[in-house]
Amino acid sequence: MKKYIKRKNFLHDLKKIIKLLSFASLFFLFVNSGYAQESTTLENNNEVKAEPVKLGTWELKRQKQFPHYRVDVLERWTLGKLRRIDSTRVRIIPNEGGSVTEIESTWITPDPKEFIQGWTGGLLDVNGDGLEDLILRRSTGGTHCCYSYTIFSLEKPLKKLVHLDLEDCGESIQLKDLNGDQKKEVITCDAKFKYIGDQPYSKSPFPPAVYELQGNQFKKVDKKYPKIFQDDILKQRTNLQQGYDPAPVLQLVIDYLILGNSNKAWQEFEMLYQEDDKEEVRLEIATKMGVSMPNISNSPSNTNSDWNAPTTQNSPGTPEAPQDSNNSPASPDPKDPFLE
Ligand SMILES: [Ca+2]
Ligand SMILES: [Ca+2]
Repeated sequence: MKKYIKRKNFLHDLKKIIKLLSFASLFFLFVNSGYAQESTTLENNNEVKAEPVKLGTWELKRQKQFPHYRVDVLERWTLGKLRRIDSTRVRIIPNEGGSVTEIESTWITPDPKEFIQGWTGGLLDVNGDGLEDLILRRSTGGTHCCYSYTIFSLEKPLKKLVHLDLEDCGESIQLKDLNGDQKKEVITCDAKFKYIGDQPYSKSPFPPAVYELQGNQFKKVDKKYPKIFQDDILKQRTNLQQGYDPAPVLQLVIDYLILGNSNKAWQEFEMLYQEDDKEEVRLEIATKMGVSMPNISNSPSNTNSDWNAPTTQNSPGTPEAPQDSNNSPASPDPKDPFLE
């Protein structure tokens, strides 16, 4: 009897093991078939399937035919933490043969729609000679920095017209003939005040900047176009009506300095700027703009002259230090159109 029971238990256990094995094999088949299916899906997806062959090799991405040249844009991809563009190469190839001009950078964009604000097409002619030009916007990548522009005249032979570094301000530009000489001016912003004082990027001023084509250089000519800065002051005042923010305050201060109205600039700074880094920012603006620091009338160091007020002796007969006329509070400029 004992033997019979033992045998029955053994059979029962065996059945259990077989059942478990069947489940395990079914599960294995299910997982395996899922994996196979996923592999098929991945292989059918062009983007993923192409990845192993794309990495590290140049691939033609864009092409445009001009009267004398064909312009090819090639990209090379790499795989770091993420799959990304490693480098872009532009090739300017003469239609009738001859030397090919190559430009390489992390990112290069030749399409004016992507970087000229309001571009609606037509002949792209920066230097106003009636011949088509090619503008390449180059970018090093990164969160904010750095953009530059290289411009070629697509004449025969190919001529490099100009290169302009715009740092953070080059993501897009305006291209307008502001003075009617047929040459286009570049209107963008000035990135030299970013992170001013203790301010983060988002609270930094980016005042306008105007560049004029002079020979083979773009020269910064802000003072020649005051209207741009007057308009920007109005814009910053409108921004301030929405609430206080250091960026519009600093930007209108810088605009006034560019317009040559330093009294008004520093007056606005004293009145509007509310941050703890006031002294530091004042000095930094003055240094970067190449202008003199404002005279603060309440500052004790400015009210007495070393010559007339010796610190060792304050006899009643010592004449009082004359007030430096430059130390008086900034007086409003009657010519300023923005005085209220
Ligand atoms: Ca041209
Ligand atoms: Ca012009």
